[in-house]
Amino acid sequence: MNRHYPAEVLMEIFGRFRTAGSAAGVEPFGGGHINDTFRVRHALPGQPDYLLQRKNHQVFRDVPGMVDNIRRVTAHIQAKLAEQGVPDPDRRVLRLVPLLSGDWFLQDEQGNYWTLFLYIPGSRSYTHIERRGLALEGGLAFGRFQNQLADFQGPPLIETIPDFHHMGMRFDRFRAALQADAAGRVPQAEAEIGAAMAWEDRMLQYHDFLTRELPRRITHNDTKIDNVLFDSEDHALCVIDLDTVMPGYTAFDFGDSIRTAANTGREDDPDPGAVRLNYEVFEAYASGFLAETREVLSREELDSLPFSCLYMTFIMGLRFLTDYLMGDVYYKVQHQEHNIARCRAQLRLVESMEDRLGDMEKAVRRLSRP
Ligand code: GN1
Ligand code: MG
Repeated sequence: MNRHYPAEVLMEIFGRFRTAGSAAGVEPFGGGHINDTFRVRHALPGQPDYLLQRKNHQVFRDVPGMVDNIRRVTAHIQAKLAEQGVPDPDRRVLRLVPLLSGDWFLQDEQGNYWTLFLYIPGSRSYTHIERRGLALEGGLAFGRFQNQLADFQGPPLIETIPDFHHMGMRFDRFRAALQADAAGRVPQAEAEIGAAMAWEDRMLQYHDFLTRELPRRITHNDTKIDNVLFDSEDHALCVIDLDTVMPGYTAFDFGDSIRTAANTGREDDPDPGAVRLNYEVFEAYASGFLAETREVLSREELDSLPFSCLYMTFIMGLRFLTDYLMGDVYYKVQHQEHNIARCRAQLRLVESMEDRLGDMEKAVRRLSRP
């Protein structure tokens, strides 16, 4: 749930940005777990809608640095699209809207940070996918993003959340939460705690391998499939939610999409029995992703992709479990058991992926040949 802001407050904030025309109304938008997002509707036909977002500055400790990342990355892609003469560029990459002052974000009197983006009309997103065609398009979208940023130049992007996908750090936080047992929930979570610990060595080894052997690139780092926008014919337009774009490993981006797209159940499925790897969706997504990236990635990077699905699913399970033990301080929850349900569903999905790991490896090998 978005934090409640009276419409007048939101409209007043909106009024400080450099926009076309006037707004008719504002409403909560989307299903993010971290920021608060609102859609501002235009008053007259022909004018654009906008997405107004309050950035969570407890989570993103350097919002100015984060917005600067987003501005540079979107400008890089815009320049590339212009060079290639791609039609409708404002549907192919997010466009950040400046303030009247020329700045790219607003800090209000309470210290909250706000940004504004153009809303892409006629676009939609999916929290989970059953059709191969959609999965293929999703893979193309995140693969293209990776490809477009492969030649990004200039000073390094800031790490908007340091060590975001660092398994060792996530296990440290998990252990601290276990020790503190601030919410008195450890007894209810024993099965999940044991299951998480059983994966620890393998997960740490994989992370070590990434950091030792593979190059860091610019990655999206939050490649949930609902961060792809599709047009009315279900062709992918672009990727959104650029808050965590920063240096990372391609494997992170691949794995997190599979975690969300190729799940037969939901991220927070109350019935873990409904959760399984949808192998057809995996394969279709991989074929799109690899069509865009196989020329850019090294053999070692390509080989790192199958296990990344287990890694990213596991790390989310561990984070949900940690938040449950801490008393739901990070993710927005709809009920008391929400984080543990999310954890259970993620751990179930990791097991199901393990059953198909050999097939996933074969598929990636096959699909990464030109
Ligand atoms: C958070 O808010 P949202 O949905 O964009 C989280 C991701 C998790 C995701 C789980 C900054 O993303 O890492 O994968 O929830 N983002 C942050 O659904 O922690
Ligand atoms: Mg996000």
